[in-house]
Amino acid sequence: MRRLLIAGNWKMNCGPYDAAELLEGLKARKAEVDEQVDVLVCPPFVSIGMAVKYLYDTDIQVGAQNLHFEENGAYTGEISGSMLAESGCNYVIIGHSERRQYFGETDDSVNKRTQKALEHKLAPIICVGESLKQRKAGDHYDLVKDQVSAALEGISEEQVLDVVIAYEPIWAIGTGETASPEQAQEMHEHIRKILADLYNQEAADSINILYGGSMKPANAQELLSQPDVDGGLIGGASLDADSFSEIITIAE
Ligand code: 3PY
Repeated sequence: MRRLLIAGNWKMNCGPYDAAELLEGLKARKAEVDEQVDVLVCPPFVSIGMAVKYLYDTDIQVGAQNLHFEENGAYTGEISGSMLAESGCNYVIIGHSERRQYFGETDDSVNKRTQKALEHKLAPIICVGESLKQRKAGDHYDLVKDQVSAALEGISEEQVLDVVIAYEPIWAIGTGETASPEQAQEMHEHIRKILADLYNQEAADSINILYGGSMKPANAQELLSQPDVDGGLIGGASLDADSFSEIITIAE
């Protein structure tokens, strides 16, 4: 039985002071809701310490938005998996379309980061999804299949149980557009089938597949009620304690 995961991707928002304010609000509201759902926040690197400190007495977990695939060394500006684990992270987002688009992330680097995350007991949230052009061309199913397969290359049957996949159609990121519940369900079902083919049905049934791409209180209910949608990776709405809490309440 999969537990829903509601994860906030803060992107490049909220330094430590703003993070403290947001977390304060989130903590207050979170205390009022019953615990049926896993909740995660992924602040920028500099606010991870603040989040861990603020949330130590809650069951809200903390994750990062990226990691480097090397252990340490001369990689100016990069952060390793061991540093994230040491800082109190349990999850890390990998291969978000913004990283693929602006920072040259490829299926190969996504795979390397996934391996490194698992090595450090960080659950990787692997982002996949097509552009509008690819959808219009009818290539979206094949593209997502290629992305999932490449990301999981070399990942064992045991390791894959800690993986989370986030389907984030690029055309629904930062555009206000959202996939319809039917479009989301179709793709999530497709991803589960890919996982079953790569591993086995039992593994596929236990892996969380999140929907990401403008999930907000107004559309969360419809999306989360789809059988293969196991939670959300939430951008803008995770920056507002009320909206994020509302999504958590909807998920419960
Ligand atoms: C969005 O909702 O815009 C996201 O990109 C979540 O990761």
